[in-house]
Amino acid sequence: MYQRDLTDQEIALYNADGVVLVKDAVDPSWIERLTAFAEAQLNNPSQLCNDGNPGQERGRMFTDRYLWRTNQTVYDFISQSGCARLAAQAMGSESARFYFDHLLIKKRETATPTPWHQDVPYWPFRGRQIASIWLALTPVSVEGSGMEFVRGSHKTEHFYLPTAFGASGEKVNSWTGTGEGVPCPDIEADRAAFDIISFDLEPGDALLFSAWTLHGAPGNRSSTQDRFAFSTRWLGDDAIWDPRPGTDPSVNPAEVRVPAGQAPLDNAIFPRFY
Ligand SMILES: O=C(O)CCC(=O)C(=O)O
Repeated sequence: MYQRDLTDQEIALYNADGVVLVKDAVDPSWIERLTAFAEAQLNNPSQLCNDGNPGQERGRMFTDRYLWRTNQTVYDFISQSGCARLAAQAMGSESARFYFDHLLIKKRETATPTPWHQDVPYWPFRGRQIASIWLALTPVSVEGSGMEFVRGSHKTEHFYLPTAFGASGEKVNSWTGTGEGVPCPDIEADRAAFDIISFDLEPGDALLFSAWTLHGAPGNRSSTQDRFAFSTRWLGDDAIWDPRPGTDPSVNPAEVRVPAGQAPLDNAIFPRFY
């Protein structure tokens, strides 16, 4: 099965911009398998889902996560697709440990934006080598809720205070309890003041970005194209366990079994795939 490496130029872009477009990131067969999984999940979500408009074909933002422990397709993908190696290469890390999977769907005509944010304040880890691979399962453009990034924003030392995600004021399963950080700049109020970049993706293309990079996405304005993406989250060599109050409630600290400040153990909670 096809797997690829990052080129030196892609690694340089990741380091400079905090995000890089990886064309044909995985074997095309994954797109078919993950799309079937995503459709099934829409009809039978897990307890960790956020669903803005259940059952609707339009105006529905849907997210679900942590499916790798129960879903064979997701497990096969994270262990066999080569994403672990891509993440390690971008992060400049000897290893890539898996954190969690995240299905992110905005059906056509979904007004709900993804607010501008940085990922690391939501997560019970700290370190510079933490990254996501956001894989497009459908064609994606900014008009169809493609992601936008503030170029170079990963170089900050700031934590930006988390804001709640979700449709129509729905705050179920949001992770906003941490008090650490400074307010996120109001990027929408003055977009010209920020170096905002975005990308068009075909199914199988991915955005590989640092957990420190400011990013968001507008609603899906397309009347014909749903937006399906599947994101996997990766921890590199310097990532340490840092369970701050209010971060990811789906991790059970008792299961992690290391003191704060240490790297996770090599066990089935956050397994190494590279
Ligand atoms: O898909 C989206 O709209 C947002 C995704 C995101 O913020 C992420 O993967 O960190």
